[in-house]
Amino acid sequence: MAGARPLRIGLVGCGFMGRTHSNAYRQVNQFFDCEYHPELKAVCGRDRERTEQFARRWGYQHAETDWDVLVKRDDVDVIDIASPNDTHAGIAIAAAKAGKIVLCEKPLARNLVEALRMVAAAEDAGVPNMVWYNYRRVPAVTLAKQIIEDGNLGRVFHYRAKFLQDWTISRDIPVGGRALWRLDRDLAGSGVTGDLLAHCIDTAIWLNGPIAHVSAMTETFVKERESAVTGHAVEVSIDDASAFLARFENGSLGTFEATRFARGHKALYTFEVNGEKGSLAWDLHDLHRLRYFEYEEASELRGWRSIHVTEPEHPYMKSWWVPGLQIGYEHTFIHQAADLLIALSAGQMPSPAFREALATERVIDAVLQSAALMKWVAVV
Ligand code: SOE
Repeated sequence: MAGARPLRIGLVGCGFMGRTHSNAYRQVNQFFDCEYHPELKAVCGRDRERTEQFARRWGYQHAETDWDVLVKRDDVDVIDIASPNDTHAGIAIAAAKAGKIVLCEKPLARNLVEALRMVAAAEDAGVPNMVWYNYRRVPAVTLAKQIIEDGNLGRVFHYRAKFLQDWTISRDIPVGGRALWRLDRDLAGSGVTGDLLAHCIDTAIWLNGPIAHVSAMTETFVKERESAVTGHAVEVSIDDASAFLARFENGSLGTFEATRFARGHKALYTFEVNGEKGSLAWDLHDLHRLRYFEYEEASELRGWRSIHVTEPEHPYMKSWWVPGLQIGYEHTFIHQAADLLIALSAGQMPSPAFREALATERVIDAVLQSAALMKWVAVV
């Protein structure tokens, strides 16, 4: 049921994330009871024809090609940034100054300096702000959070996370341009550290608390590629792979790994948490299952159980189908949109806000520093 209060959305970006966010706005009121309903007011992209096509397909009323014009529109309440990382800071700061609600796709920024400026701008303006860390809203991951918060793991000893892909192994893949900006450090800020480890770090901090120290290594396996823009060979300076050891403030130890060179893996995000009383494990390729080991069970029955997270008692699931029927990737964005609308109605800051996401930026910064220095680095 559509809510009574319109929330007029101005989206920047017509790519993969522009689609996930738009889909969430279109579906959220069909499944969740929220006072607000997103109204798709305007979308902004660099190419007029492509942006108009996107507007028609998703139902945006207007298409813009200049984000500055979008930010100044009086008929827009929210600026949602789903464009490449190099655009995040400029748009977010301008949007906050214009008094808009500011939403931003992860990672918050290309680097810590930009991230700090974005936090300051949003807080100075006093506007609601949020970063899209969608994996927190996988029902199985939210259930993991509840199990940990209820004290069921006891003292945590280990946190282990991986995000494995294989799409950049070929030397023929060029750098830059609309599709391949993730391979250009000027546009992305970093490689897999900001793109993939950002997810692992955000979930880890959410589930297991702050990270205090890191020791990292990164590698660029393909050091020269053709530029998709000029056709000339350019040096590649993003990290193709990144791994680090971590000490959490709660005394537990972490290991993290992300790569685009793990042949055979497309988007294998996994984590495992081992505590004194139990363990949890999750895997994006089987995202509706949470594996749970409970030590206190009778020893002859003790073992890893695989919880099929589709019951109405499970996070978000009562809004979907009937027990046993699964949901998928796009639903995580719908859940985050629902949480956003509910927070706005309650006059609360949506989560994670820019300041909360800053913790991940600080870890990313420490990881890149540690890899460059070949030393342990404190997260400040
Ligand atoms: C990269 O391939 C990517 O699309 C990331 O940018 C997303 O954040 C991640 O969820 C899936 O992989």
